[in-house]
Amino acid sequence: MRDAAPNTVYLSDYTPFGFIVDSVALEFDLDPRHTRVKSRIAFRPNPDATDRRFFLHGENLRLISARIDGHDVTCTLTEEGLTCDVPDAPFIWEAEVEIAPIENTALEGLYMSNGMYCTQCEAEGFRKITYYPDRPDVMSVFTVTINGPHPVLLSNGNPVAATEHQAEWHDPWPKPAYLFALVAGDLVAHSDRFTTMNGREVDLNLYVRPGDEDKCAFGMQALKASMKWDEDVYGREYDLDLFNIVAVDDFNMGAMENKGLNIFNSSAVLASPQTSTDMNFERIEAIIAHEYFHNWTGNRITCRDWFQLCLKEGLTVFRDSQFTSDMRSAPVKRIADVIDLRARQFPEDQGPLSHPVRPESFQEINNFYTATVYEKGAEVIRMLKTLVGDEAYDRALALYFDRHDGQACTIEDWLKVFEDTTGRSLAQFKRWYSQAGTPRLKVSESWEDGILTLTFRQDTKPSAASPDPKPQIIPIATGLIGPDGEEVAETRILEMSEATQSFSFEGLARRPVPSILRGFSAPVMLEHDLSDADRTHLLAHDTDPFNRWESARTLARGSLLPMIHDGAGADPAFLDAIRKVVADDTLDPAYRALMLGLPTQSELAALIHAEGGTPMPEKIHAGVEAMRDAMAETFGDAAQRIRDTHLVSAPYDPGAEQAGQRSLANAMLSLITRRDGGAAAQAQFDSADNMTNQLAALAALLHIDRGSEALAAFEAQWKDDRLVMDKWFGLQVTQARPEEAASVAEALTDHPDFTWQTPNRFRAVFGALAMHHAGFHHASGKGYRLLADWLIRLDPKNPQTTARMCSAFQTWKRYDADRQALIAAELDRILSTPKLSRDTTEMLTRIRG
Ligand code: 0A1
Ligand code: ZN
Repeated sequence: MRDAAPNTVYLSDYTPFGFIVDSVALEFDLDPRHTRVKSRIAFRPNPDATDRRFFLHGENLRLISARIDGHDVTCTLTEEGLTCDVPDAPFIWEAEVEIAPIENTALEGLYMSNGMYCTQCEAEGFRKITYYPDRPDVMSVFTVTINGPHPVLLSNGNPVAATEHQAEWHDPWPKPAYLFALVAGDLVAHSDRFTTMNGREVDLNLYVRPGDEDKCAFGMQALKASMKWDEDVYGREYDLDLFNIVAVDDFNMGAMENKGLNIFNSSAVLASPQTSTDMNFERIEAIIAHEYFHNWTGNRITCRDWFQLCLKEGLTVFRDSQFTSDMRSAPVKRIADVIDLRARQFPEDQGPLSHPVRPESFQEINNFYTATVYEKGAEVIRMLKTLVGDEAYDRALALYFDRHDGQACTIEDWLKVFEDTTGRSLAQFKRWYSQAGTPRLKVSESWEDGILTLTFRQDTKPSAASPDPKPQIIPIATGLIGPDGEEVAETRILEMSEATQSFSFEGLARRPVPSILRGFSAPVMLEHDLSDADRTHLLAHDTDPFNRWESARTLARGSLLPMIHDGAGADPAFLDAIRKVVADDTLDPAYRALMLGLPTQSELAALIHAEGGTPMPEKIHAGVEAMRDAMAETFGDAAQRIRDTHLVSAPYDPGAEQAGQRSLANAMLSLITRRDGGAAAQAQFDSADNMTNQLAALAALLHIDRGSEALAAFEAQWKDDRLVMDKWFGLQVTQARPEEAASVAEALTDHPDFTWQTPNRFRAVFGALAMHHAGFHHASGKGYRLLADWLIRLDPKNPQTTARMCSAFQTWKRYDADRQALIAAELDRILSTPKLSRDTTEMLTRIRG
């Protein structure tokens, strides 16, 4: 482990590498402690570069030998790599290094998981495998030989040759080192085929550990659907004879798009009705699509440097959200994406970690795989599409693939294809990439002589990352709903570019209610002073499903605040309006279930803070619980009727239709459980034949403290299934009472199956604790202390996962002085830990401020 060395990298310092890599040949002799890696790399001077210093990245490598053109060379080694003198002409570099994959607990580079070898090279993991210019703008063709006694030996590209203990792979597509992958182990394949649009046959394999074969079918279907969708919608065809996916239990993130050899966290690919919830299925489908779509947006066209990460991630998230909208319900997907954006990206953008979609500096790139780069990055592309129109978007994308195939690109290249396609300047639009913070959009209305004028003001709070924010281009999709509920103006895109700007709607007979920011057409915070009556009107009549839902959300917030602040009762008008939409059988059940959702407690804390108050987590918790109880009373027996209507009797299918029925039925179950002492939930738990219903019943029982027997039964049933046991660990914390959440988490750390070095298990417990707003922020400070203890323990083993989990503290300045003092003490305690990793040091220094 390297000592924290604040070594900031700046976008403005970019220079091309001094050499071109024409080919790379690697040979691996696998051994847990003594893996040997031989490399043979053809370099030649880069005519476009001025700096010809020869520096190869390398970390934790034992150099055995290094040669240039067959002659031994003397290298200068540092903790970060090596330098040596090289000829001013093409040359062959040959090196041999030794590494110890079994000791690699950071899960970057070559490591071991349950006896199998696997790799994770994005962003900078390849340098832990061999000496190399480990930067995304250095692209080359790789040939890989693997020697080892394992039945399955995989790398990127197409297989060239294989004998019993050796396999050779060749990837014809030039790629950066971060897309390199190797897998070796005792694995079984679930295989299928796909015929591409030009009639090429592609072999598809999903490799899993023996015993997991029955969890592959859904992932394979999702892969084939993704391949077909990318052909149909983007005209992108797959480009190798083989596409492999491997499931790995120990993985820091969701999955990785290595060329032709995607590696997945097993939680992001393995699925069966008995062990996975509907939400798991949907997430798996989306992640498979995401990684597959990277083949064009990321691999064929990659990033020049890591500052351009949003070039591949924003676009690929946007593409996977389009895919999910097409496969499932578009309005439900849009609402789910906005809920997620508000839960994860807004806090980032409003706190000390705020950074632009394209950051301009970093210390550790792993800390910038953020909701801002990914999800806001996708929102920016969505806005671009809204502004130029669908047809121009398609032409721009065709030009992008045509012009930049095989290149490592920048955001400038990306915007230029839109400028060249449309003839329009995107200079101001580019601020969405360079400016941090979430704009607030204030609207006021005036009404005169049949003209409705909407005046908008945009404001972005200055932050350390963007001290002087400028007005941005904001597409505001707006329609008008007349007093009788009819739509009097269809959606129009109001294109705002000034700090303050007005737009008029003329020729109106009666004053309408404006429906603003339809479909959440821009990632902003809208402030629109509508009366509750007008919002209820939109809730009943808006033709835009997103804004209909948004009206319910805003009414819920308005009703919750007095309950939180003064212990007031729930607003009967709100309850009545919600009951009406939820009981409306003409609406999609999934949408009705979303209507019942309330803002998260953390979102309410942010709202109270933004309004100048101090959020008290215990009061927020009590307010939300009181609202849920009031909902249970309001629905009364109707809850049972709605549930009965939506119980699924057909064999389980994870598709949107059944999943929607189950989400509504289970939302009703949670209301019923508040009134029937758990009878219905216990019955559902006892008879459930799928994980969605089993887990929903268990959650409902735990919530009313009647879950101990079910919990024990669940453990007995699933103790050998690690992915289900992650749910078991997490749910106990999620459903704990606030004053007990930290103790429950602590007790779980003593469980023999708390294998804390497995990121999934660590996150099951501590991710759940961090998400339990009132539990984590309990006034005792126990939640803060416990998380800090465990972050200190995990950091030397796995800095990346530790650093990501530090974001639990990012909102700390919202809270009262006592809580702030408790958190500050924990942040300082972690920061003073000797040899704290660069990852965690950077995160905590930024959070501490
Ligand atoms: N590119 C992957 C995400 C990913 C990033 C970093 C990783 O390890 C440091 C692993 C995966 C994706 O977007 O899916
Ligand atoms: Zn991605």
